[in-house]
Order: sequence, then C-alpha cells, then structure tokens
Amino acid sequence: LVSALFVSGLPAAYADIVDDKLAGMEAQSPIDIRSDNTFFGNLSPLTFNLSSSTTLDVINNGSPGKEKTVRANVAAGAGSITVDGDTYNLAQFHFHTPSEHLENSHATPLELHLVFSDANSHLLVVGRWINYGDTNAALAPIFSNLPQTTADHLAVNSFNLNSLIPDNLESFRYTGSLTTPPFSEGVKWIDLAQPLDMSASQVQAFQKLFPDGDAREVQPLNGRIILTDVP
Ligand code: SG7
Ligand code: ZN
Repeated sequence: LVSALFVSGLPAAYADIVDDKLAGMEAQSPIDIRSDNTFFGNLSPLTFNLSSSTTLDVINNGSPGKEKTVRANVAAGAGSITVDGDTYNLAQFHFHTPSEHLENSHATPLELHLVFSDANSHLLVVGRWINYGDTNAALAPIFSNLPQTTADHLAVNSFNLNSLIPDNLESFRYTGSLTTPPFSEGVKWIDLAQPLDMSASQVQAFQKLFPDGDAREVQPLNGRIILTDVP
C-alpha cells in the first residue's frame, strides 16, 4: 500500500520497472511550489562558473521505461556551481514537457534541468521553467536539430552555457530526488524563479518527440520545507 501511494503519478512507461524499491521513500521530486508552502529566507549565494563556448553531445533517449528526454552532455570542466562552500560540476542538461515542478499548481510548457555533482557524487539539479516567448537563439542549434531517434547524436560547437542562467538568481530550494528511475533521494534542488523563454515552434519540436510528455507528477512534501529568496 505504501509503495502504491508513491507510485501513483508515474508515467505509464515506468510501470514495468516500478517495484517495492520506492517503499519508504518520502522525499521525492518534483513538487508543487506554491506561495503557501514556501518560506522566505536569506539564502546562501549561488556562484555559477560556466563556459561561454563549450561543445555539447546531444542525444535522444526515448527508451520506454527509462529516462525519456533530450540530453546535452557537456564537456568535462565546462561548468560548475558553488553553494554553501561545495562545488558541483555540470554533467548535462535536459528538458521535460510539460514542466515537472509546478508554480502555484500550474505547469509551464517545458522545464530545463542542469544536473551537477560534487566530488562525493552528491547531486544538485538547477531547474528553470520555460515559457512561451521569443525564439531562444542560444537554444536554436539544439531545438532546430533535435535528435529524432536514440541512434542520433547532435554535436553542437561553441555553446554558451551562460545563456541558460538568468542574471537574477532568486530561487526555490528544497531536498528531493531524481524524477526518473531509480528516484534516488538526497538531491539538492534549486529552482530558479526567472523563467526562460522559447518560441511555440521550439516547444513543439520537443513535444513532437514525446507526445505523451516526459514529466513525473508532483509528489507529496511530507513535511519538507521549501526556502525562497523571492521577495
Ligand atoms: C533524465 O533525467 C536524464 C538522466 C537523469 C534523469 O531523464 O537526463 O540522466 C542520465 C545520465 O541518465 O538522471 C542521474 C541523472 O542525471 C533524472 O534527472 S532529473 O531528476 O534531473 N530529472
Ligand atoms: Zn530532469
């Protein structure tokens, strides 16, 4: 019964690999970030150190029951984030449709996840909501040539990772999990408050690859606290 509770909300594609491993896990991601469940505080500063010209190896992993996304693997040493004295290196970024985290119970068309890990393999994911707006020129080399099958690789040269991060680094922070199997916990989540814009046709290009979406449903907070420095 307990595992059934946590299993609800999984995309159908994951059903075959869900078992009692989820039993007892109760600090899962994503979550619904609302003004009535966030607490204002002075958060420690975020220091991004990102290459303005790195190469990306972009892949499509559409395998049923596994991660389903378009993922850009970045070159080693291309990026890091330092927070609370800990430095985490950027491994990759990827997207979900619709957004996995909700903002006041609303999804946006897409969500960007930048996955970092520290020397002890602790994971930190920076999330950013993506809204409809102008064409995103920085992401155009990816979204105009999305790898259509798992066999495709797209090489992108001189990608500016800073184009993914806003000047205003106000955020929502909590501790959660991977949003795909094996849903490992202890992941630090930093959801940036400033959204990224993309055109409707860019969003559609991604949604065409994953017509059923690739977002996990929101999970219960179970007493966790979401901190924010959004005034
Ligand atoms: C995506 O989400 C992939 C996964 C990622 C997973 O489907 O990008 O990447 C790899 C290398 O498998 O898993 C461990 C990891 O990064 C979960 O990441 S997420 O929680 O940020 N959505
Ligand atoms: Zn993700």
